[in-house]
Amino acid sequence: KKQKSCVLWLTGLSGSGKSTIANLLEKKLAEHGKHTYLLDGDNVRHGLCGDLTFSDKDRVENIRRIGEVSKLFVDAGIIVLTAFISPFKTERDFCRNLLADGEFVEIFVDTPIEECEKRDPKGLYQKARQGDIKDFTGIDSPYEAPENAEITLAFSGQTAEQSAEHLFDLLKQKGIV
Ligand code: GGZ
Repeated sequence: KKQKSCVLWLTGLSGSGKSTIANLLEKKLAEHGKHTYLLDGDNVRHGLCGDLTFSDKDRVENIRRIGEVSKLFVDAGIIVLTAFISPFKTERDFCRNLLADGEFVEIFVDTPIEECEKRDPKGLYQKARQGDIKDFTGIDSPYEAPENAEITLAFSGQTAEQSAEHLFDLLKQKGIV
């Protein structure tokens, strides 16, 4: 049976765990025979979007391109996972509207900024606090939390592995994968 293709769109702050969870989820999907592709900063911000900064205008363009590329992958029958902050509601809805009903699954990785800042794996929050990085999401650039995400992963101390497992179960329950 042909697999249902869709976009699993993870949104959340820097350090919220989006990429880690998406990578773990992708492994589980592969184990279940699903054909997937993961888009994240590592393969997009250096190439397709290598000309873009973190200004509001460039973030809008970043998300627009990722939405359009995701649509192409969905046309090719693939389950796309995306892991970008995608801070603006308007652009997330733009991406949703590129796709058919049910094909865009918004997943809010709802890790509070205090936890993200505590993790600070790349030291970016510290730099942002010191003013060495400008327009940092959650510090001096906005994050508009989703109001109607299909799935919200509330943080209460879980490991990324536990979150990915939970997410996989929810996606199965809802008949999305
Ligand atoms: C937010 C920034 C910034 C600024 C560099 N603001 O934790 P990371 O490092 O690995 O993930 C963040 C990533 C965000 O890129 P996105 O393409 O996801 O952003 S958006 O959807 O808003 O276009 C962070 C790093 O890039 N980074 N500068 N100023 N994150």
